[in-house]
Amino acid sequence: MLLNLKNILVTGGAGFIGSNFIRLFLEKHRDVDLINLDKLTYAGNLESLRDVESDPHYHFYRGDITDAAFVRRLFNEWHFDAVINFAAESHVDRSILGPQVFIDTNVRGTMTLLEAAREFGLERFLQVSTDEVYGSLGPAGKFTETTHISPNSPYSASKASADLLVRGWEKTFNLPTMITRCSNNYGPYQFPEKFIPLMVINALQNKELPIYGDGLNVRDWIYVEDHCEAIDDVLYKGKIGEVYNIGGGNEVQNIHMAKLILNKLGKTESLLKYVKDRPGHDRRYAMDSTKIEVELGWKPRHSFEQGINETIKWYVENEKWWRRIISGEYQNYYKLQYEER
Ligand code: NAD
Ligand code: TDX
Repeated sequence: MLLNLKNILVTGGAGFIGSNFIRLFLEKHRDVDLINLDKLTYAGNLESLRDVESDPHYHFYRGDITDAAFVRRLFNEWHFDAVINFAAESHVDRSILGPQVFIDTNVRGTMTLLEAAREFGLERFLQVSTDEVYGSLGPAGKFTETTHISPNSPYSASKASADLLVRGWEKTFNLPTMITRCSNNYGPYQFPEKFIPLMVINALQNKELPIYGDGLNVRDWIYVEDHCEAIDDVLYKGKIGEVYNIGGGNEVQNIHMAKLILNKLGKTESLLKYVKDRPGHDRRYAMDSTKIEVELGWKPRHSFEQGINETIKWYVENEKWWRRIISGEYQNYYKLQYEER
C-alpha cells in the first residue's frame, strides 16, 4: 500500500532540482501539501516556480535550515509526514573559493532538520545526496551503493558528512531515513554557473566556453525530471535505512559536450577556451543504478539526445530568466572565477 503522506517539507525548493521536483510532484499527487522552505540564496529563484505558486497545495516559507528555532516552529505548525532535503550549497567551484557556508548549510543544516524530525516524528526523511561523495573513478567501473565514501572537494566532503549524519540518526534514533545519490543533472532552471547552462548561455552570447584542464573529465548526465521521478519512487517505495544510486547512464567527456552544444547552436569551435584546471578535479563519475531499477522499478525516461535538445531549447526560449540572473550579483562571481584563469 502507498504511504499516506499529507504534508511534505521540501527544503531548497526554489533551486534547480527542487523547483523541478515541486512541479512534477504537484502534477502527480493531488492530495498532498508541499511546504517549500528556502533561504533564497543566490541560487534560489521564485521565478522558477511562477506556474505553481497559486496551487492550493503549495506553500512557500523563506527561511534557513540552520535556524533551529524557525525549523521547529515550522514542524510544530505542519507536523510533516516527510522531509525531502534538497537545500544545499551545490557548486564545487564556490566551495573552493569559500567552504564555510557549505559546512553551515550542508552539514549543520542537515543536522538541524534531523533533530527537528527526531523531536516531532515523521514517516520518511529523504536526504538528496550526490555521486560526488564516492570520489573519482578511473577509466573503468561504476559507483555502487557499497563503494567507499571518498570525497575530494569541500562540497563533496560536506555532502558526505551530511550522509553520515543521516545514517547515524537512523541507526541511533530509529529515524526513518533514506539517501539518494544522483549523478550530474541537467535541464530547465539550472543556475548558469553549472557546466551545461554555462556552455549554452556563453555560446548564445558568442562568449568563450571555459574548459577546465584537458576537457577529458567524464560526467554521467541525467535529465532532471528523471532524477525527480526517482526521488518520488524512493520516497514512497524505498526501504528505510537504504541508499539508492541514481544515474543517467550517459557518460560524456566535457569537451565532447561543449562541442555538441556549439554544434547544435550553429556556433564555431573557436569559442572553446582551455583554462586552468579545477583543483582536486574528479576525473570520472559513472553510476550503477541497478538497485533502484530492480527494487523500485525506476528507469530514466529521457534519452540524452531528447534531454539535451529540450534543455537547449528551454534556454533559447527563456532568455529573460537567465538574463536577469547574469546581469545581477552573479557578474562578480564570474569575474572572480574566470577573469584570470
Ligand atoms: P541549487 O543550488 O540550484 O539549489 C539549492 C537551493 O537551496 C536554493 O534554492 C537555495 O536558496 C537553497 N538553500 C541554500 N542554502 C539554504 C539554507 N541554509 N536554508 C534553506 N535553503 C537553502 O542546487 P540543485 O542543483 O538544485 O541541488 C539540489 C540538491 O541536489 C543539493 O542537495 C545537491 O547537493 C543535490 N544534487 C545536485 C546535483 C546536480 O547535478 N545539480 C546532482 C546530485 C545531487
Ligand atoms: O566552466 C566550467 N568548465 C568546466 O570544464 C565549469 C563550471 C565546469 N567544468 C567542468 C567541471 C566538471 O568536470 O564540467 C564538469 C561539470 O562541472 P559542474 O557543472 O560544476 O558539475 P560537477 O562539479 O560535476 O558537480 C555537479 O554534479 C554533482 C553539481 O554541481 C553538484 O551539485 C552535484 O552534486
